[in-house]
Amino acid sequence: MNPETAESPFVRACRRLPVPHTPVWYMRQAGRSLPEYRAVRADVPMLTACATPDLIVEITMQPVRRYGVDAAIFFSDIVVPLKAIGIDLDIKPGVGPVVADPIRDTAGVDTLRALDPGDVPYVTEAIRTLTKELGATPLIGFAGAPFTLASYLIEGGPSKSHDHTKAMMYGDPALWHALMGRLTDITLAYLRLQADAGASAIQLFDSWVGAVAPEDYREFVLPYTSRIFAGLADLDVPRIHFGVGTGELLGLLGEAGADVVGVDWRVPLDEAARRVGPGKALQGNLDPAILFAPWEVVERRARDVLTRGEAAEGHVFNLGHGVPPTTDPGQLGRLTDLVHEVSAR
Ligand code: 1CP
Repeated sequence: MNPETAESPFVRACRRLPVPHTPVWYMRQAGRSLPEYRAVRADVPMLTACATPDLIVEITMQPVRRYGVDAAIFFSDIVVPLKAIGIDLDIKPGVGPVVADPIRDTAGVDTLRALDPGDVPYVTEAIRTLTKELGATPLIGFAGAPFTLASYLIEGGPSKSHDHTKAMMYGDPALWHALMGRLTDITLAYLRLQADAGASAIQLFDSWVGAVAPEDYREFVLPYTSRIFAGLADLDVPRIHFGVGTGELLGLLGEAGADVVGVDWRVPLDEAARRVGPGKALQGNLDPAILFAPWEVVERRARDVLTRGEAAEGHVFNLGHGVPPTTDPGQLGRLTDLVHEVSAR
């Protein structure tokens, strides 16, 4: 990591070091809420955009230019490495990832081969260009965590209840562990190649793992997320671990080995700090829906997040989940400025 990036407020906050102001970025900060994103994506399918370095670079830079956020997040999707190893899937507009042949048996698991950096040359190329363009601003690389990837692969698409996923987890633990093992290898390889290419932090998105009870997390998920964070420990990049609806799992998400635990909007940050325990920074956690309220409400709630965030050893301001597509970009611009002003030390 270049020395300026290592001294950036974002990287310092992840490392629980003093910062000149609380750093802020937003999950899904690039995307449909930005007119400049809709313009470049107009005739380009999502997965084509994710495999085109020029488009990845442009879309990743858009929110950095517009908002002056403290970090960029690589424009991609969690299913990109699965597509790259030959899984037949697409991202359908208005739906999300859809898998042609859901994985429900050993033959399906065997289709998940190892990921080689040569499978995703466009990722390496885009990261190299981005780290030059971004200068001191950190670039966050990311991957989907094994549970969340497994859910898409087993269900065949987005799911609210994850019934088939849990049926395999409880009903055929041997198959579950085989699937999770393969996904762990792929995810670890994918995160390492992003860090090797120049990403200055990585975030593991276990978006849907909040569906699992703590004891089941410990048995069916923790061995894999732990292996991923341990496998990145030799790299000099902060590691962030995030999921939605994970109030009961916050301690376990930290135990898996991340430096920073992402918190959704359901648990206030001071309480989250107690649940996560010492030695971790927190990221979050304004309810994304607050962005639809009048500015006065956004301001009051954002100040409250900053105050409660002082209970954590390090705080990266974010939303509790992704920016909703219909968000007014003006609200995010004002929010970014407010976070910087209010937290200036
Ligand atoms: O045509 C389009 O514009 C597709 C919409 C879209 C976009 C812009 C999808 C489909 N993915 C993305 C980009 C994306 N995906 C980013 C961009 C970087 C940024 O933050 O600026 C990131 C980080 C992701 C990661 C992702 N994809 C997650 C984890 C983050 C989260 O939101 O929890 C998940 C769960 C997905 C799956 C996915 N991809 C797309 C959709 C609509 C979904 C969710 C579907 C569902 O509800 O299950």
